[in-house]
Amino acid sequence: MGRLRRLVESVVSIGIGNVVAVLRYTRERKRLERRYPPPTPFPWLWPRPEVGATVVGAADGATAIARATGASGGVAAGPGGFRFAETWADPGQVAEVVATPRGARVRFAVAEADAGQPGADADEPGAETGEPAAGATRDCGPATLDLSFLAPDLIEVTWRAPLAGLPLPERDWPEVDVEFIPAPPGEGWILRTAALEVHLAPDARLSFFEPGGRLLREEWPPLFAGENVCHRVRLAGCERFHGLGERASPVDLRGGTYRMWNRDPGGAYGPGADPVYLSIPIYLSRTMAEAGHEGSKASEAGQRGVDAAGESRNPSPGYLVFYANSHPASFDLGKADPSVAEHRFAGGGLRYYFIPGPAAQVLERYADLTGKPPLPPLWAFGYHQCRWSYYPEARVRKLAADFAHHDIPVDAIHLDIHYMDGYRVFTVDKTRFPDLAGLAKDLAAQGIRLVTICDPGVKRDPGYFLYREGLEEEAFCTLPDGEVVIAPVWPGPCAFPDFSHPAVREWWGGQYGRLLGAGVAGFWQDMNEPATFVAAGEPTLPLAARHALGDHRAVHNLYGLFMNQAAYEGLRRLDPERRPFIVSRSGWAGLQRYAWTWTADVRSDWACLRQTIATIIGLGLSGIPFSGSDVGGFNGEATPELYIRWLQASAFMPFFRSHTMIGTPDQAPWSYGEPYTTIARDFIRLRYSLLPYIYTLAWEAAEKGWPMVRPLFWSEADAPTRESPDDDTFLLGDSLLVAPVTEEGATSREVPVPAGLWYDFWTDRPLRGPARVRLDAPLGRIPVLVRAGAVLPREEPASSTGARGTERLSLHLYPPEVGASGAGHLYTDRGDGYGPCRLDRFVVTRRQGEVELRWVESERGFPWPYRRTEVTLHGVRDARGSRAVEPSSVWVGAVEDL
Ligand code: MIG
Repeated sequence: MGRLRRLVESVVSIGIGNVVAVLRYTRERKRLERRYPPPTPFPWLWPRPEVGATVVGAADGATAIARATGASGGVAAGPGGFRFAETWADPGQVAEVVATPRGARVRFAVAEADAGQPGADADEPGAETGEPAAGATRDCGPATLDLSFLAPDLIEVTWRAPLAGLPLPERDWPEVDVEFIPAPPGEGWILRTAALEVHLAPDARLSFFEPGGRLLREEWPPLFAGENVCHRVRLAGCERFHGLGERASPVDLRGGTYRMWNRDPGGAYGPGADPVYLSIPIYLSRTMAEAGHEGSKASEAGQRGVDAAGESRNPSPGYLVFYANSHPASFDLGKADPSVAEHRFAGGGLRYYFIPGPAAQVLERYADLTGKPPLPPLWAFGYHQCRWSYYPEARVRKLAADFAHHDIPVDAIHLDIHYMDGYRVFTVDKTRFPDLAGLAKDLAAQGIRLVTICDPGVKRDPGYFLYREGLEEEAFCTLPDGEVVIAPVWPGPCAFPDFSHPAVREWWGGQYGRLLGAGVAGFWQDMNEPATFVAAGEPTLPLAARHALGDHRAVHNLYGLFMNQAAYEGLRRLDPERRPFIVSRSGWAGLQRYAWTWTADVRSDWACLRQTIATIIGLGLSGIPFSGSDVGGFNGEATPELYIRWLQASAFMPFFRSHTMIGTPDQAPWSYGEPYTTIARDFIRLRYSLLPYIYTLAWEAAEKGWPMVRPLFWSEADAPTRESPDDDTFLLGDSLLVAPVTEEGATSREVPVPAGLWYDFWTDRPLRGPARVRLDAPLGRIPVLVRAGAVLPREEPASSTGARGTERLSLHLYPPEVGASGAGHLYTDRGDGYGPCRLDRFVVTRRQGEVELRWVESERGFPWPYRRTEVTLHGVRDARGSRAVEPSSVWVGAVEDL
C-alpha cells in the first residue's frame, strides 16, 4: 500500500483533531525516551535505523558474543546487524554446589576481570581466532544459580531473580525425589529425577538429558551486561521450534528472529510481520528423525539424538522452555548462526522452566505452571458476526433479521467502537443506541448475544466519570515526575489504567457491570498492547511510564494480560452464575486463564488466510487454546471466493467470527449472493452440528491445557519424522484433520495423510497414511479427514446454541482397522454456569465382520440431554443403517467391508 494512501487512510480514520494530538505525542514520547533512558540500553531490540543510529561503537564483550555464537569474522554484529555498546560477562567458574530439597544451589567465584571467554571451548566455532574477551567485567555480581525441581519433569532454573510479582498462579508443588550426584572433580554435577537429568559443568554450562541418556538441550552460561541478559543454546541440525505466542511465521520458527514486545502493527499486517500483538516467551523444541534430514550436517545432527554411549540415533521427544521474563526480548532461533539460539532480555533477570517430553505432555505441565483455561460458555463456539462498526440500533436489528431471513445460525453480534459515546470506554452512544438493554433483550429472544469492544485508554475529559474516578483512585500510569501519562487513541488524549495494581483491577473489573446490566454477554478487549497512536517510533506508552509492578519496560508485555485479569475477575464477581467470555488482542503467558484471542488486523488476501492457520497453531502450542481470525480478513476487501475459503477454514477453529475494517464492504455470510450464501450456510450449519465434539474439545483444553487446533505432528510425538509441519493443515482434536484451501481458484488440494487409517469426511473413502493425496475441493468443500476409530458426536444444527436441538444425537462411528479399537468422549452440561456436567466415553472395537460400540459412562451428575441417540456407521457396509441406542448400552453390529 502506498505511503500516501496509508497516511490519508489513517488521518480519515483517527479524525483530523486527533492528528495534532498524535504529532504532539510522537514528539513528547521521543523527549521522554531521551529524558528517562532505560537503566541499560537495548538497541538490539528494534533493528531500525532511527534506534540503531544512537548506538556507539563495538565493545569487546560483543566480540565475545559474536565469537561464542560463531558469528562470522568475530565482529560485533548482532542478529539485527547492529553493534553492541554493552560489555557482556558470564558468571565464571563454579565455586560451590550445595544440594537443596528440590535440587541445588550453585555459587560462582567472584571472577577476575579478564577471566576466560564465555562459553568458548576448543571445538567452538570461532574460537580459533584466539582473541581474548578483553574488558569483560563481572558486573553481574557474585552470581548464584538455583536449580529447583517443581515436579520430576519440571525444573525451575534461576540465574538472576525475575521481576517480583510476575503474574503466575501460586501453587504448592508436591515434593520431588531429586538425586544429587557430584561428579569426579573437574567433571561437574548431576541432578536426576525419574524424568530428567540436568548436568552442570564446572564452567557453568547446563545440559538437559532424558534419564535414558539422550541429550535434549545444551546451554552456554548466560551473559550479563548491566540489566541485559543473553542466554544461548546449542541447536541440533534437525531441531524445530514452535510457539512464542502469536507469530506471523511458519509453524516452524527455526531460522528466524522474534521479538517479545506486544505491538499493534498499525491496522494491517501479513506474513513476516514481527512482533505483533501477543508474545509469549515459550517454545517447544522437537528433534526430527535423521532419516528425513539428508541435508543436515552429520556433526550437527549428531549433537542430538545420540545417547551417552553415542549409539542410538533416536530423535529426542523434545521439550518446552518458558522464560519467566516479561521484559522486551529478542529470540534468535538459529538465524545469525544456524547452530545457536540466542535469547536477549532487556532486564527482568533470568529464570526459566524446562519441561521434557512431547507436545501433549509438555503443554499439560505448562498449564500447571501458568494456569488452565476455564471452560467457556457453549455459545462462544457458535458463529459470531462483526464489522467496524454496526450501528445504529436499527442496523443491528436488521442484521439479526438477515440471519433469520437467510436461515443462517448465529450466536453473537459484536459492537465495535462506534457504540461508545465519543469512544469513552464503558459508555453507550445514546443517539445510536438509545436503548441498548432493549436491543440486547430482543436479540436474546432470537438467541443472539451482544459482545462489545472495550479499549483500555480512558479519555482525558474532566466531565467523564471514569476519568475522574481514575484520577481520584490514582489508577493511571504516571511518569517518574508523578504526572499522569497521556497518549492519544480513538477518543483523543487518554490516560491508561495501571492494571498491574490489584486495586485498579478491581475498580476496572467493576465497570463491566455497566454493560452487563444492559444485557451485554461478552467483551472484546482491543488496543491492550497497549496501543497508542504515533507518527513514528513505538506505538505505545513511553518506557519510563510507571506501573505498580515496575516501569513500562517491565510491564508492557503484561498489560493486556492484567487487563483481562481485571475483566475476568470482575465478571466472576458481577455475575457468578455465568462463565465470562472475553476475547483479547494482547496478552502474555497465562492469558488462557482469562481470555481468548484472535489474529486481528490481517489483510484480506490469500497469503494472510494461509498465515492465520499457522499463527493459530502456534498460539495453541503457546498454551492459548481458543483463538481464530477475522473471516474474510480485516484490512481490505475479500473476494467472494476468499471469504468462502476463509469461512470454511474458520468453521473448524475455536473462534469463528466474520469481521472487517471500517470503510470496506460488509463481510457477512450472504454478502456475496449465490452460490456463496448457500455454501456459507452449509459450513456454519456443519459447525453447529459438530458442537458436541467441539465443546468436548473445549472441556479437554480446560482439563489439560491442550489446544483444540493442533499441528499434524501432535500425534506423531513418539517418532517425529515430518520435516516441517504443514502450515495450512491442522487437526481439530484427535479425530478430524482439516485441509483448508488457501489458493485462489483451486478445486482440489494435496492433503498430508498422517500414519494410519483415515476416512474422507465427505465420501467415507478410506485413506491410508503416511501419504499425500490430492482430494477434491470445489468451492463448496474443503478436504476433511476422520481418523479411524473416532466416534464423532453430532447434533442437529439449530439457529443458535440457545435453540440447540436435544432431539437427536448421532454418534458417527469410523471403524478402526480389524483387530484395533478407538475411543471418544462426549462432555455435556447446561452450556453455561457452574452446574453439573457429564462425561460419556465410547469405545469402538472392530473384529472380523463386526463393529462393537461400548458406551462407558464415567460421570453422571447431568442427565443425558438427548431424547434420541443413534449410531451411524461409516466406511463399511452395514445392512441395518443408523439405529437408536441407549446410554450405557453395548451395541454390536455386523458389517461388511466396503
Ligand atoms: O485501531 O476498533 O484489531 O478488530 O475493528 C484499530 C476498531 C482498532 C483494531 C482491531 C479491529 C477493530 C479496530 N481496532
